[in-house]
Amino acid sequence: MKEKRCPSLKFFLMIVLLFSYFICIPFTSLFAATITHGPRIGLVTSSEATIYWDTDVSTIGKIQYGTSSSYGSSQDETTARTNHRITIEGLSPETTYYFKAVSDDAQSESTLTTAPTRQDAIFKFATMGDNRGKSDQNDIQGLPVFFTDLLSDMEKRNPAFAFNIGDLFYGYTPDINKMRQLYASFKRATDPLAKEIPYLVSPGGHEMSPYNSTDPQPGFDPLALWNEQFAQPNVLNGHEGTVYSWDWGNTHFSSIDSDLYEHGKPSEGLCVIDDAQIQWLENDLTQAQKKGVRHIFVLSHCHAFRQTGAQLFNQGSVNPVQRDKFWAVLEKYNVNAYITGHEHRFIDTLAQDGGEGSNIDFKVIQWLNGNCGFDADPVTGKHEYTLWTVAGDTVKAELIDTSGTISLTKTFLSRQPVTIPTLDIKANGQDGPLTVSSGTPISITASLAPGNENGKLADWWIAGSTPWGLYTLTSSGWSPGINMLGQYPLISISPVEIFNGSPPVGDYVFYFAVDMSPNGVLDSPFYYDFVQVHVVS
Ligand SMILES: [Ca+2]
Ligand SMILES: [Ca+2]
Ligand SMILES: [Fe+2]
Repeated sequence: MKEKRCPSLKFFLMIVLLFSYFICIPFTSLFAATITHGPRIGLVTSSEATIYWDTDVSTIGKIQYGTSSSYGSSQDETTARTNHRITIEGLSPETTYYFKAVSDDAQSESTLTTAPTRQDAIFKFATMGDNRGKSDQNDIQGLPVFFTDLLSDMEKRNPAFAFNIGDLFYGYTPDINKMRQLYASFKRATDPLAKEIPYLVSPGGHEMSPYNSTDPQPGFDPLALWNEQFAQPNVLNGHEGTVYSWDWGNTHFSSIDSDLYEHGKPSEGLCVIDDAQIQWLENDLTQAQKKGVRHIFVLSHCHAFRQTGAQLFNQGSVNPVQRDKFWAVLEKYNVNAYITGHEHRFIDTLAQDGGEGSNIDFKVIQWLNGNCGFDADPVTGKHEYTLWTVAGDTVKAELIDTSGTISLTKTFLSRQPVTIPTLDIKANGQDGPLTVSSGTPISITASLAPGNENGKLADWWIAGSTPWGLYTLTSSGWSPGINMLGQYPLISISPVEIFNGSPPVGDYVFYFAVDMSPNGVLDSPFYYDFVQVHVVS
């Protein structure tokens, strides 16, 4: 009996081994992750970048990144999840980084370029909104072809980033699973562009209203779902992932949340900007102006001003009290434009015309461009998005239709006071070139107006180019070579004499410079002035 039992045990083990061999392979591949969306590029600044992607099963995600395709750096998530998000830090401005999103065996790579800090950086950005279709059923199958046409045009024109002001799909439903399908549909349409450039989004009522108009009922938390779907900054409680700001070159952008749903009072949550946001915006724009930005754009879904008696359909009501408080902040900080939508049309004159119920001609332009998907503009019959080009103190806005034709161009000029430091160096009270005969006394003076850089620590340099080489001024006087005068905060200085004498015949140039990186090395960003002096016999 014993001898008979041993083979049967071996046989049993063999069967188990064989069985596990056959089932283990499909079992493993069943649990290998697939990337379902992304990687998508979220907010990018001059030093940080957020990358996010979705997988079908829970994994610990990783981003490998670096300035070459061999990466060199990597960052891991701490817990396994299906909606991955990693912010990489310590990046250099205006630099292209290669990155690869990794979830188990699944990986996908792309590049991103960080924001410039230079005031003279020329760049483009794209804005769009109201790309949704006419029903859930349609939008789950695929978003309107007009929208995908606009996206492919955008991709060809190389904007640095893109911003969608919301109503991404029909939505408006208490069914969270249907909402997830709709977000998936939106991501399918925008994944290719979002893999190339930062693609930022702001919510409209269709994403934020988990009820239907005839039967309001409790739904899920739409803001929580928003933050499950997109990885955007959380800087204001109650407005996570919707209210934040960033800078690109000389321009400041603030994202505002006009469509926060509050269950029980849905009509008060749509097209309303609450006090907390207005307070945040005022503080944000104060900081932006202190940094000396040249342009400010504020973006959100719901228009502030609409055309009285010209409604396309029942819009619900803009809260005029909050609108006036909000608009007062935009006017106070000389915002270039409020980029918005909600109405399915293009119109940029409503605030200037006094808008709904207002007699004041405002200076801030309301750039309403909500004809990116379902509805064409009722006047032109076009679906359009906006491509913006920032170059110094000028911003060009181009409205572009589905055939790639530019249907309208408008130029915005900086409305910010000049706030950069102004340095002035003079020879005998003149900006030069100054020509004097040998033996004439020469007095060189320097002065400084710090602008918005007031109080900022800088390296100070005073130099003179002479027939015998370069001399610089230090606390112990003039000496050959490049030596720093010292490190001081920028303050207002009225003309101070830095040289007085009668130099020999020859050509001289005197320089006065401050560089804003206080490190003892002459580097950028710097501000300077010079004056030429020719001493002739
Ligand atoms: Ca001068
Ligand atoms: Ca320096
Ligand atoms: Fe809307």
